[in-house]
Amino acid sequence: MRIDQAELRILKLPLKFRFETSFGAQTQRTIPLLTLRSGDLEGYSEGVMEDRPMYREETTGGSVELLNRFFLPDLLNQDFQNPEQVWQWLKPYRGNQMSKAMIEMAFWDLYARSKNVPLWELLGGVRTEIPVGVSLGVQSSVEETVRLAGTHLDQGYRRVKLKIKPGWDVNVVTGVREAFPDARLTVDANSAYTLADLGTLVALDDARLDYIEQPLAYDDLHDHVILQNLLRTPVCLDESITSPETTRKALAAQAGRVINIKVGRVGGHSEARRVHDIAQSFGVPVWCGGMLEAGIGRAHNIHLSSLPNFTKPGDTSSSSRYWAQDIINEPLEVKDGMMPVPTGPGIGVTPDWAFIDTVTEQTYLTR
Ligand code: OSB
Ligand code: MG
Repeated sequence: MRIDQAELRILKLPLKFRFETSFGAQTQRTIPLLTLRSGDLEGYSEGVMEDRPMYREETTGGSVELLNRFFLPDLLNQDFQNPEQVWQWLKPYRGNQMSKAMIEMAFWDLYARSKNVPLWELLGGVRTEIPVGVSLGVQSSVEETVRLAGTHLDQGYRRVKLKIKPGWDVNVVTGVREAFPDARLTVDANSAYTLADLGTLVALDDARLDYIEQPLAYDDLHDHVILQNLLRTPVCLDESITSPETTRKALAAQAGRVINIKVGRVGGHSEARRVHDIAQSFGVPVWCGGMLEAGIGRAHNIHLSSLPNFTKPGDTSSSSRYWAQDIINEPLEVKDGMMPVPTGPGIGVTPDWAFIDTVTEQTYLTR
């Protein structure tokens, strides 16, 4: 299968809420949207990189440069029989998983559409709907957080994840735990702590959290091993897991007992599936993280989440939580804490080009 044309658009989409994490606050997203064309077929993906390298190293600007200057022109000279060959072509390039994932994921969509089957089927999914929770940013007060957690639990969401940072941790966790003694609660520090903060992290061990997500450095495994040894609560790794190899090393060393898989962070679906399989072989559950995706990225996440070892609720909540208007024609909405897996060919959703035109800041065509 040859790619005739690649269209990269840069979209600006305002979030319905201010999303604050330990590394900063966001009120909008810059979303690179990639379309790959082959004959009269198209495949789509979204980039999950951010404008500034606060989560991991990749940035929107750096990714646009890399895609336009090297990856997309080179892609048009290739002929791939399947998505695995796309990954094998991208693999020798160091890092840049999020940029690679954009190409790999758009190809998966195109490939599944060419076979007229839903993506989940080709990936080996086993679920028609997936359990989901919500990720709540740092709020103005503990009371506000308790209120917001309550609203989402009332809506049926299967777990509430609280973003924490030094000074906003034990207080908010204790407040929410007291208000909801039986709720499935987790926290996500986005690397805001070090082993010097052991007092705080041990204090969180009493909150009956399902897991503590990425407490230590974004590229660390070693200190997470030490921490996991001192905690009863499972450590969940997010930022530190960038490949099947880091997954194997992390789990062999017992740096954590849960893995957050973000398909963009690990370079696409083929690698995400290998991370999933390795975790499964260690008896470690995984769940699908989010990066505030619009509909195309969200649909990709939902298909991946249908694999058997995605046993914990993911972050792929209703599109309408994030956006006044999404970039796709189909709704992606949660009912009773479950998100249906789209059934159409490929990712099973279609871009709303009329709306996308109104939020496109730039368009680059490679042909
Ligand atoms: O660490 O999971 C994270 C958003 C941006 C960057 C990092 C993270 C997140 C989220 C949001 O937690 C999850 C979502 O609702 O998409
Ligand atoms: Mg996280």
